[in-house]
Amino acid sequence: MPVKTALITGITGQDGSYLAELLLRKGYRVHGVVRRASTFTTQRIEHLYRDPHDPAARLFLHYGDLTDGTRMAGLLEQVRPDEVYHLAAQSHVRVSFDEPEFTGDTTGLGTTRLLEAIRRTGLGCRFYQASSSEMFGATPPPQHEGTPFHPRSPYGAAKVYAYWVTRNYREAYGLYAVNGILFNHESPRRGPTFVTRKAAVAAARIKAGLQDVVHLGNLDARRDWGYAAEYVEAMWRMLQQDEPDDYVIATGTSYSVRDFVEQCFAHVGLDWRAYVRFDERYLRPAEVDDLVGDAGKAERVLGWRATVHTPELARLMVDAELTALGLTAPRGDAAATAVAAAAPAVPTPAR
Ligand code: NDP
Ligand code: GDR
Repeated sequence: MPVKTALITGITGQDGSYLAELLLRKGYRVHGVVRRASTFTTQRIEHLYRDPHDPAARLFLHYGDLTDGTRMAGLLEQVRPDEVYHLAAQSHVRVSFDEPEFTGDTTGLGTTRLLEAIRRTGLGCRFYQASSSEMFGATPPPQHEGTPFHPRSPYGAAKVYAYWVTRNYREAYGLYAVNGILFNHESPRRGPTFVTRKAAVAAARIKAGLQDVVHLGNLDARRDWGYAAEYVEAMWRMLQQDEPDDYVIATGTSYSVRDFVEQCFAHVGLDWRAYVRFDERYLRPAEVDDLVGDAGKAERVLGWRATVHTPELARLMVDAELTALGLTAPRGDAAATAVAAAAPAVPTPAR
């Protein structure tokens, strides 16, 4: 089998790091797009990186930004990938209300820039678009591939645009372009301002006596939370089919934010009610109340099914935080421990 080459945008993010691991395990050469920052942003993939002078190196990083279409086209020509996994985005829903124009530019138009670069370079590579359950927004559950979209945020609206432009390039130009409509998926590598990671960090730090309380917003929202490490396998499978198509990826169960918080605190023997404070800064101008995915099509066609459900996910996330604090023995996810160790101890802006 010839060695395949993949290009991952968003390789420094939660999903990018798990996907890079998966593709390297499968023997791919992996190229990742990293945006320039004044500090290093590669903690999640540090353990995968080898000096590019090493003949055995198979992971290569390139500077690039979704707002720069010329750079995207140049990178595609240079790397000539077989598969493009487009994961990069301004991915925070609450932040998208503060930065709606930027979110539209990166999360929405960024997809068009990449698709147009693929079309113009005529590479014939396969394309994965990181679509989201946020596109369903206010449409009641269960949500599947045929459920109408009703986004509730600039982020959700940008993802709907990106979803349709991906389908349009498939229909108009015959590109192998797919939408993975993924419901929430979490891990110890989740960004610290998303609610699951925030709850897991707080439970561990409060248990360790390092923090007194945690401030949260809406506890009533319900989500279908799965484990990111197994969701990236579904992304890969979507690009290995004979025909391109769109798939929902989810666990099929839902829990409230309150449930998740309770599970994290119970895992360290604490009653969450003593430590959680309400802060309206974490509310959104419009909320997504209830998401439950029906991933039946993915199971039938891709043979993919979630095995880690929300209660186990909460426990494994808290365990990773305890490990990072030196309170339990390491379990082997070095990247997660590095990310957890770098979790901010000071409050971040309202998110
Ligand atoms: P993260 O926020 O962890 O990662 C986002 C990635 O995008 C980071 O690597 C980030 O770089 C990069 N990025 C952001 N803006 C730009 C830009 N302008 N140019 C280049 N790169 C940029 O997200 P996740 O890993 O959780 O999610 C991956 C994708 O899947 C996203 O598109 C997200 O919207 C989507 N999604 C996520 C779900 C989830 O539950 N996790 C569910 C459904 C969809 P940097 O490290 O420099 O910030
Ligand atoms: P979400 O994830 O908006 O579903 O988007 P997030 O963890 O941010 O919010 C989930 C729910 O928790 C409520 N909430 C809080 N949220 C945050 N971030 N911080 C808080 O303090 C807090 N308190 C309560 C929120 O109101 C919301 O109802 C994630 C992202 O990964 C998207 O990129 C992705 O597309 C969707 O999941 C599927």
